[in-house]
Amino acid sequence: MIYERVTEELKERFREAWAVAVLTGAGVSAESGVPTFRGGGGAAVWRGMPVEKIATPEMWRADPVTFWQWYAYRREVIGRAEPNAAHRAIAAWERRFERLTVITQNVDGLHQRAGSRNVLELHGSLWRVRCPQCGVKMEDRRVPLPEIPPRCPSCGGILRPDVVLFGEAVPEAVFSQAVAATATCDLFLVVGTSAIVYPAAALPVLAKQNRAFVIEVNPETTPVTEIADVTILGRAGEVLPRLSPEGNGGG
Ligand code: BV8
Ligand code: ZN
Repeated sequence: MIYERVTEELKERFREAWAVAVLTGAGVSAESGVPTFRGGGGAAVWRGMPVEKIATPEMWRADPVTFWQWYAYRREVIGRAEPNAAHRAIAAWERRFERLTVITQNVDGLHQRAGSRNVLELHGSLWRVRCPQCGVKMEDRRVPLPEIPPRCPSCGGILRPDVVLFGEAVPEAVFSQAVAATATCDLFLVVGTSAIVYPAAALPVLAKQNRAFVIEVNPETTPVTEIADVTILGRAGEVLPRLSPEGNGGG
């Protein structure tokens, strides 16, 4: 069912839930000024290249400069961004439910900055790098980067962001935790994702199969709309605080 606003019935569902999982995508950070990949009818492109071409291990190997220019650009945008009312509402829910798991496809770290502690980063983090040559992995918050591509301080190899690129597997440990949280929750929220990138896109279906009540929050319909119990058409920063008026962000 498609709703234009948060109803009393939805607030009641929310009050009664005890184990909640929230799957988020780029749309949850849109109101922080972080551009989404897709949505608004647009394809995911940067400088005319599809994101599915840039964010690949093949691109990192063949053209590390272009590859890193895209990541340097995103580090600049995200480095300036602040968590918004949606991130804050989700962080406040951790105190409210027996169990709350944030499963995010985002690599921006904004959920954690808003105070969420139980966050599964399915696609890794923009703020970690690793060196495929010597295996070193480290936090790296430098903006701007001193050189493009950035090099490993230990061996001089070309670094890569510690994110899951297209064609790479989501780390088994993280994904199995996401599957467990999804299969055992009674309320599953899908917020700000076009729900087309796998394996994340399989989680709402799994939640439904395990009888969770599935609520989608997105200004547009997506493939999840077909299986969701309710889709609330709206922006995350406006809708999420209304589900729990006593949480941060007001009613
Ligand atoms: C794998 C990290 C196998 C790096 C990312 C054909 C069919 C099925 C699958 C495939 C296929 N062809 C290829 C595949 C596989 C591929 C895939 O799913 N492709 C899709 C495009 C079809 N998947 C993979 O490659 C995955 N790996 O399959 O491995 C394997 C197995 C074993 C061993 C080896 C290999 C890996 C996928 C991970 C890719 N990495 N990023 C980085 O970010 O730099 S994905 C990238 O897309 C981002 O991380 C992003 O989070 C993710 C998903 O996008 P969304 O978050 O949903 O964002 P999007 O822009 O699309 O949508 C925004 C939404 O927000 C819109 O709906 C919009 O309406 C809404 N919105 C806007 N404003 C608001 C809002 N909502 C609320 N409030 C607002 N204000
Ligand atoms: Zn190295």
